[in-house]
Amino acid sequence: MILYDMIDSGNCYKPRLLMAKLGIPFTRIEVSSHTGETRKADYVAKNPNAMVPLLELDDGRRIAESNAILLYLAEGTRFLPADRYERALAYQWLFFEQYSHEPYIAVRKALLTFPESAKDATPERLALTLERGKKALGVMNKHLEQNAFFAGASYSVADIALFAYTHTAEMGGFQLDAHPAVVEWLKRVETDKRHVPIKWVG
Ligand SMILES: N[C@@H](CCC(=O)N[C@@H](CS)C(=O)NCC(=O)O)C(=O)O
Repeated sequence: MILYDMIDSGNCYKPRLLMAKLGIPFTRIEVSSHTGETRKADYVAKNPNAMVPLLELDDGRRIAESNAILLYLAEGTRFLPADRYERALAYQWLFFEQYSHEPYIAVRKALLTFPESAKDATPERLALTLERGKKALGVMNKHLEQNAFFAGASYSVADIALFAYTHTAEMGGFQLDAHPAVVEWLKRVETDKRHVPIKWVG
C-alpha cells in the first residue's frame, strides 16, 4: 500500500501509528501542504479534496479521510471493538474528533506554528479555537475520569484518532495539566505495545 503522507501532520500520523502497531508494511510518499504539493494537479487527480492522508491499496483503489483509513485498517483487529455498542462508541469519538476537536486543537497549532498560516491567526480565530479546544479537552477529561480508553475497556482507533493532536496540544497553547485524566491517558497510549512517535516513517 502507498500512504500519501505529511510527516508533521497529526491526521497522517493516525494511519502511520496504526500500521506500525499492526506491522503492515507501506510505501510513504511525502505530499506536503507547506509547499503546496497537496494542491498540485497530479495529486488533486488522486484526491479531489487536495488533502493528506490518502491510502492507495495494492489494487489502486484509494481511501481519503484519516478516520476512514483507520476504520479500513482496523477491520477484524483488536483496534475496532467487536461489540456493537463499543464499536458505536468508537465511531462516536471519531466523529467528535473531526467536528469538535481537530478543527480547534489541530488548527490552533497550525495557526501558531506554520509560517504559511500566520496570516490567518487573527485574535478572533485564536480566541475561538482556544475556547472550543478547551471544551473538547474538558469533554475528554470527563470521560477519562471514569474510563481508561474511549471505546470500551481497551485501546482502539478512537484512542489513535484523539491521541494524534492531543499529544501536541501544548504547541497550540493548550495547557494539558488542566486536564489530568487526559495526561494519564496520553501515558497509557504511549506505553501501549508497538507505539511509535509522530515522526516515525516506517
Ligand atoms: N478531515 C481530513 C483532514 C485532513 C487535513 O486537514 N489534511 C491537511 C494536513 S493535516 C492537508 O492536507 N491540508 C492541505 C492544504 O492545506 O492544502 C482527514 O482527517 O484526513
